[in-house]
Amino acid sequence: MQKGLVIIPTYNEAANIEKIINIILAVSQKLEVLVIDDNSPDNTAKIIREIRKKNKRVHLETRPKKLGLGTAYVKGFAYALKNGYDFAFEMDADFSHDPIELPNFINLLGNYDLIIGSRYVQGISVVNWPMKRLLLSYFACVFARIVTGIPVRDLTSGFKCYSRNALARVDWRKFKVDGYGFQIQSVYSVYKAGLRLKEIPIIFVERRAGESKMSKRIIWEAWWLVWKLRLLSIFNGTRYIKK
Ligand SMILES: Nc1nc2c(ncn2[C@@H]2O[C@H](COP(=O)(O)OP(=O)(O)OP(=O)(O)O)[C@@H](O)[C@H]2O)c(=O)[nH]1
Ligand SMILES: [Mg+2]
Repeated sequence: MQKGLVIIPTYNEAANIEKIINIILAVSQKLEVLVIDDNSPDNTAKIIREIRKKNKRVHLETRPKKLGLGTAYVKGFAYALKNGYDFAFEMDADFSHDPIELPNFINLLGNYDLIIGSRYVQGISVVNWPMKRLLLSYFACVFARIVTGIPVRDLTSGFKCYSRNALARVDWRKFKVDGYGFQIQSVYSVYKAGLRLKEIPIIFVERRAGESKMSKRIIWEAWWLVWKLRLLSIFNGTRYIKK
């Protein structure tokens, strides 16, 4: 049986984490969970340590302070490769990504190396976002698609499934971006490696519990990154692929 790792970075997700892990583990026997917690003041990590006492399908990595989503995933991908997983997911803890949809990704793995859960392939499937945030996200994706030339509608999605091959081909150590930038650059890299990408519709629901961590810095970082990737496409499209 193939084995997959759902990587969930957490910062103050005590209200969500146990519930979401239970659903993930019930949804597919193939799945294990890795939580990457940045010393959350609400003691998210303590909850994981308790779960781990009874359940060996749950894993925990901790970091001393809040270091951002991008580097958390890089750590998670290294963990997945080192521990022999066949595929790995990026997923949020806050129920914006519905664990029920996980098998839809897994079913496509034989044919694709990166499956992207997309809010923008079947109309717009976002629930409970203020209009301002929805428009910002939607047009940011249109802009990023046009400038980078990557044929993907939801370039900033954080609900993604990578084959082991995709994880191994990308040189994650060269990534210096966080948040939306990380999402765009990861798709760019897999695409430039010549691997097969697929977008599938997901329904994205705004978090109900816990706090948002969106920042202006992350939006600016993504804006500059998109132009950088455009230039790289012209001069060195394989910058982030392992030689
Ligand atoms: N380890 C770690 N996890 C983080 C960090 N920042 C955010 N996260 C987690 O990454 C996931 C996505 O973050 P969110 O705060 O939900 O970001 P968002 O979805 O853009 O915004 P909201 O849902 O509106 O809050 C969640 O599981 C967070 O707990 C961080 O610096 N370190
Ligand atoms: Mg969220």
